[in-house]
Amino acid sequence: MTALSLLFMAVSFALITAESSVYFREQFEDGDTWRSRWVESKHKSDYGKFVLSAGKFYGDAEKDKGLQTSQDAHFYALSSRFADFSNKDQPFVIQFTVKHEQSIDCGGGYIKLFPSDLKQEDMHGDSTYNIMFGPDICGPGTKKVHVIFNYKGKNHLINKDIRCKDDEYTHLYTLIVNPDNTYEVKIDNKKVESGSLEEDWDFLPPKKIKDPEAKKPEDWDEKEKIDDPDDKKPEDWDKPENIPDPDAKKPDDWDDEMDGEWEPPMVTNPEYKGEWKPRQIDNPAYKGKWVHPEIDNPEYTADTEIYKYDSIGVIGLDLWQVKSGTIFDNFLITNDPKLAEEVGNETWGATKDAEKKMKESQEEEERKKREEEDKTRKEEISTGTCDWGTMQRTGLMLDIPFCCVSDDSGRIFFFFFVLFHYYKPIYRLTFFIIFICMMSGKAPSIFIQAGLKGANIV
Ligand SMILES: [Ca+2]
Repeated sequence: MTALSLLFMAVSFALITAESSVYFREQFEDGDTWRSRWVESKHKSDYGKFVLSAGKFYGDAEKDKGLQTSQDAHFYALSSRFADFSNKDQPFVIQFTVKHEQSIDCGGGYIKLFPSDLKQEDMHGDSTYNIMFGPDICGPGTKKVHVIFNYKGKNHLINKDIRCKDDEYTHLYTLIVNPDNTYEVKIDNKKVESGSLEEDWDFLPPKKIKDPEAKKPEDWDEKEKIDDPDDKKPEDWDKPENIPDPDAKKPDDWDDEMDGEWEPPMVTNPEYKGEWKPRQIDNPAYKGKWVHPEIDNPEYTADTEIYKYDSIGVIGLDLWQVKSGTIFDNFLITNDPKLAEEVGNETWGATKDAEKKMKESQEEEERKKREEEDKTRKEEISTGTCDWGTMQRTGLMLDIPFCCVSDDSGRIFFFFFVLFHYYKPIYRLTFFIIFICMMSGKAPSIFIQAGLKGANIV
């Protein structure tokens, strides 16, 4: 190969890599028009509905609009088509944002990429796909990022565990697959995993296997230590474990006829040494642990194009959610990792801080409101105001009279009232008090008056 042709190759390689293509981009910034680009599957009749929403809190009311799952405990199946392409000889990037603002308990947050022959109206859980990528949460046990590749008709899960985000904010997920069979997973534009496709998935059988012909020789000695053959048990070793107590004496009042023959109690023999074991020495015949020799696996065939898909043409959301509310947005499919990073920063990166701020101020407002309500409730109880709302909040039947009867005279009255009527069925008393509370609105003087009248009633 001449220097000129090498130069030519280098230049054309540079040209190829410099050419940046965007195959798909969707940010949902044109109102309901997204419906013309996305197709709902009719494989089942009860798929959950996606709605366009920025959610309860956001960084930008318009830009943060995306597709939100709107029905609890539903399957979702929606997809969008783009011009069919192959990732042969070029990097491939899939990127999108996910926001589990509902504080998700169990549900998928991943996308699937399909070959262009997918029938979108019939898309379902078993439709053949190329790649499945994104977060999946179910209880505390499953919080991972799926990276599943279809290789020669079979789906392969990554062997590594990549933890996904489980908070309520928007996060950016990026998968980069390179033509040198390497990959990278990023969350929020930071690398969380990378490596080789061949090593981190079981696409190919192992390169080496244990030689089925090889066997450990029968005389292979794996014992590191042996008994010292020169060590002998001392002649005076064996002594009984227990002996009659030499200090014990037959009691003076022992009657052999009545009590039987006297025997001293047994005690532990101080001379007993236990079981004799010979000393351990290094085994002169020790050969080390036997290692099973390996040979090249005849089933293994190298593949330099594990990464490659001939046809990529549809992106789909095919998932199940127990608690709905997840928002998907900022889909991007490109051959340019740098561009993806920039787009990520311009979309997710531009609104994430404001989103967090809005959520925090909402939480602050809620906290204040709760405090205010608690304060009002305490005041109501201490001033004896007894409205229906207070009764509902306090809940328990027994709280109701105490809510009404708040000053000392009222409490004393209530005590005697109950005492006087203790033999009456308690429900009559309770309903009477509820009635008085509702009618009076204010205790305790009205309560006392009404209670006196009520005493005659009951
Ligand atoms: Ca958007």
